[in-house]
Amino acid sequence: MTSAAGGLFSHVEQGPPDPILGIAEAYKKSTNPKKLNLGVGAYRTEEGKPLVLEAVRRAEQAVVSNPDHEYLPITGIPEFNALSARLAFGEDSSVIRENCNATVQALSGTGSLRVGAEFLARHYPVRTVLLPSPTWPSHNKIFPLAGVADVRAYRYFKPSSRGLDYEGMLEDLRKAPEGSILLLHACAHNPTGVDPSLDQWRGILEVAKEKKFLPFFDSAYQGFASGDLERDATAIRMFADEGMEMLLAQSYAKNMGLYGERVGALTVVARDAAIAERVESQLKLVIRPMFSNPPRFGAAIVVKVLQDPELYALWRKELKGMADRINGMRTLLFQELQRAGAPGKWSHIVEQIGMFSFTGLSKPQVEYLTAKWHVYMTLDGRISMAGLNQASCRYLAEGIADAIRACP
Ligand code: PLA
Repeated sequence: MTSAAGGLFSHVEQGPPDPILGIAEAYKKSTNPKKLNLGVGAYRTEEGKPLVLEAVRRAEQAVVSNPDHEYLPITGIPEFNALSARLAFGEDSSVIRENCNATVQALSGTGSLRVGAEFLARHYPVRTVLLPSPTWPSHNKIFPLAGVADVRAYRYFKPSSRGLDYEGMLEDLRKAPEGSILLLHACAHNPTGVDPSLDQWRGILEVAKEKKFLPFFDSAYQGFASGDLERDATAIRMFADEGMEMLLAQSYAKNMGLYGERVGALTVVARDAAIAERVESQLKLVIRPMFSNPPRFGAAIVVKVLQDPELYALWRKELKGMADRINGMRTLLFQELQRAGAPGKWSHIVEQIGMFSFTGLSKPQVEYLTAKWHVYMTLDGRISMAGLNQASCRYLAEGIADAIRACP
């Protein structure tokens, strides 16, 4: 088990780099002045700088001027939880009115997914989770590590149309075990940028009801997809209005730009308030030995922004501004690809939604782009649209045209 010469950990092998955050590390190491980081989904301004939203800056000042470093309760700031649930389900949702939700603060989207998955492993009899293919890579790890061992993929993206494989999706869902946990991206599907239409969501809901699935919504981009918080919550609200029990993981990383503050919420929607209360007591038993209680700073900022009508209005405006800039980059990249004569059809760039474009570039083409053009992006061909600006759109388009010709 141990090697005398090397010590107790000499058998430990080098782990692989993370498929997304590993790209950021590689980008940092590059010394080329032309390098372009389109890996991780983090918003950048036209000048390529991280953005602290003005609404967040003002809320932060208010938080800082009234310091409080006490422990939070295990479930976090109560107002934060109430406001988060309202943001997702809407003011007059029956879930909210009838207190059917157990909402707890957790460590951003990832931590919320993890707490939810562990709760399910303890209290939900079906250990099968259905994930879209492709999906955000961490989904494949979070569920089995939490004890939901049977991970299955359902068809989602159709490479030939670069759109939703709706028929394939429904066929796979109909074949899946009854009662499975059904993971759905609430909006701005990562990595494909392809969301179901309203009618398609209705079809998915019908199958979910037929098969008694437990939907688990991952909402990491509310407001970021369309620029409209309500619109981006359409699927969640449609399912909730049908009286579906479900889970929801919310992240404020992107929509408030609070990436590193790790602010998020997990909601379990139960049949009634009494059950929700018991569920909350069990969520505490998951959280307490995991991280005891969540951090307060970022959540206190979110409370201020959501509670203060002026800050809330400002936030909505700034959110729309970020979504608009991303959409502007879609149009521009599309035009530049045509100008550069990049082989192929590129309309999917403008049709996809959210933070990312799923370009359709192959792994060798991505590797070529990184080696020759210093463009850092994930190997599946995903680019973060927010990492682009006027000048880099042209550079990227020329790089893509070159990569496709070099590696057909
Ligand atoms: N769910 C989805 C669908 C995501 O895309 C991300 C983040 C998360 C959850 C988790 O975010 P959080 O824990 O920071 O709230 N995806 C990023 C970053 C933006 C990452 O991979 O960590 C991405 O580049 O895909």
